[in-house]
Amino acid sequence: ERTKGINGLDKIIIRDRRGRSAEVYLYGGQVSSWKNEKGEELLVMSSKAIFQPPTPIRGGIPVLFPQYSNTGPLPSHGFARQRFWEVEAKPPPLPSISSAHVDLILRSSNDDLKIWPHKFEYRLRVALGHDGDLTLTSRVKNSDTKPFNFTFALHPYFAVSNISEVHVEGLHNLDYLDQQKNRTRFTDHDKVITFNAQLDRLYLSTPNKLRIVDHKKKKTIVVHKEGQVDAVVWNPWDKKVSDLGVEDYKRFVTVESAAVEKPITVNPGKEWKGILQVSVVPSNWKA
Ligand code: TA6
Repeated sequence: ERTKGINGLDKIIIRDRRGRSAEVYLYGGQVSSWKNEKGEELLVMSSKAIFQPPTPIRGGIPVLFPQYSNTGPLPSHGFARQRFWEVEAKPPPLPSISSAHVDLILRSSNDDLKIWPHKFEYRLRVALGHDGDLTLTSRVKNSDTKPFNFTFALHPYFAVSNISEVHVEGLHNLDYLDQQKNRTRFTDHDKVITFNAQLDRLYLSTPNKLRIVDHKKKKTIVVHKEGQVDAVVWNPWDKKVSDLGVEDYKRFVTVESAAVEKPITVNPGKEWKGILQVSVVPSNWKA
């Protein structure tokens, strides 16, 4: 279903038969909402989000492409989150196991080619799975004549009861680059990550499955990623972020699927595929 979102920006709503739903803005190709069958919102939108292009939307799941953060010459986090994507009615087939989905496409524009001279087609499928999961499948095709490299992340603002009540599992003994310390490399010896101050880490070569355990809600957000070996964990805490309400940091954590340390190379005519699949399960399940 295509409708108008905030400030008249186009958005697509998908729903499954059990009443779960997701919403995606064409601006940014950005998921802005994901609700379970009880209508509970599982993502966070900033209370001060600015739905005014070219400002990126603060919340949901921004697509960071073709550059993660300030790791290269492009504007921070690339430009895909500031472009208008289109719905693609008949994308090249994907093995579909979803109950409802929408396919979006972003093609390099002439302006994009001035700052990143590589013709590409980025296809994004946003799908509700039969188990209540939300799956984002990214396909980046090189439609140019030379190979290109990119770095990338999907940056979900996951809803939590309170940031002080959660921990993140799956990153024990891994190396990370501390993004608050010029990406100095450290090894994380803590069994789980807890939050009591700003934290901004790029974990390298992580397992495919990470978990955010919410002790208060007794729910676990399972983050499963494919094709992207890194992961970012971020909470700004009291750091000033202009389009974030002062209390908003308490309500979310980002655990991002990312490919940063080793950029992804795509040869002419070829396509790279990455998957981010997220689900929320009772904490006493072993998903
Ligand atoms: O992925 C974490 C991060 O790169 C942080 O360093 C923080 O700045 C965040 O993303 C948000 O970036 P943004 O450009 O949306 O303000």
